[in-house]
Amino acid sequence: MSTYSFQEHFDEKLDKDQTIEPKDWMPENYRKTLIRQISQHAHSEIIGMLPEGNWISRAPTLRRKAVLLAKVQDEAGHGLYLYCAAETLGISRDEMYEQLHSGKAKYSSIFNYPTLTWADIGAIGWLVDGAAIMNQVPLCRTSYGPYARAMVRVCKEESFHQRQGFEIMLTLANGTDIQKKMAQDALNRWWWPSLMMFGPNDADSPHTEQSKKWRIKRLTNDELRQKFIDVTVEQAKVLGLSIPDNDLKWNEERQHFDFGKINWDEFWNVVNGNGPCNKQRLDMRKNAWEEGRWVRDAAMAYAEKNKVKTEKQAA
Ligand code: FAQ
Repeated sequence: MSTYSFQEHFDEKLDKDQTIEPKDWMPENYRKTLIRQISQHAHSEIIGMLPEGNWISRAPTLRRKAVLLAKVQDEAGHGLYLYCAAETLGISRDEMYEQLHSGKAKYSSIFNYPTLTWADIGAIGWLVDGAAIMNQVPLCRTSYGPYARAMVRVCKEESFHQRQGFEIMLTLANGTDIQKKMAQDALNRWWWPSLMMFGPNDADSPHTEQSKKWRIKRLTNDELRQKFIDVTVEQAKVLGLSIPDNDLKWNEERQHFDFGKINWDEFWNVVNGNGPCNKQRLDMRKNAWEEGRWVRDAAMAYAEKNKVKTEKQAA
């Protein structure tokens, strides 16, 4: 008599690199890990609209304004796909928002830094979207189907975002001395926080080992960070800008760049709510939620009225 269990079926699907779908059996902690990661990813996209949104009204040309508007709208779309993917795991949108607004759920540390000049918009596209793509391309093969499928479209859009950021940097780097200085200053301020986006070193990452076994994560935080550094250093050379790291050096033996020490105290300080813009970002989200209450109430009242009307017609 076969004792083939749900767990074995789940493990077999992972071994065969098949996706787990919403109605499949899954271990409770697999479900919880996915809700945590996908909802935090969604929150990051939504909060991530704020630093760039700050420059929509001050973009230097109409073309730059139109492109930035489209990019920020894309981030909203990414947040919405991701909230939908998380909902398939049995959590409601309201619960996720509540977790964000109460500070229980995290969002990416990077969005707690200020955008001081137009060059920051270039640096965000180049570095932040660049880091996001590095992390998200492997997530197109993550084991949970709805998350993997959402990532395919998100990555296509992020690639465009990265290119527009690089193009802003290229224009500034080839501009006047002041423009070049602005580009270098933005790189100096965004470089280290971008490296922190990949999360703590593998040895200090409580979730990586299990998430890799479940094929939620395909690569570790350190592997992705190294890949990002290796490609981005070459891009900085094209821009003629210098990476603010005196220890950055090609290592012939490893066939990778060695790099300096990341300030993990700064990272945890930002993650724990004490970064330069944490309060401002969360306050803006909470205000938007409150100010949108009348729209939600009106939509619900309208839906209820229509439901009653349809029921009467059907009777
Ligand atoms: N910030 O054990 P690990 C974007 C937390 S999207 C804040 O390594 P895990 C697009 C982590 O949650 C950017 N917290 O955890 C865009 C955990 O705490 P918890 C977002 C962080 O999950 C561009 C604890 O530290 N991308 O940028 C950070 O295995 C431009 C221990 O860490 C994603 O979310 C951090 N940087 O690995 C939008 C990608 N790093 O939850 C607008 C999907 C770690 O136990 C403009 N997520 N923590 O309380 C992932 O790949 C993973 O969740 C990691 C973290 C790699 C972020």
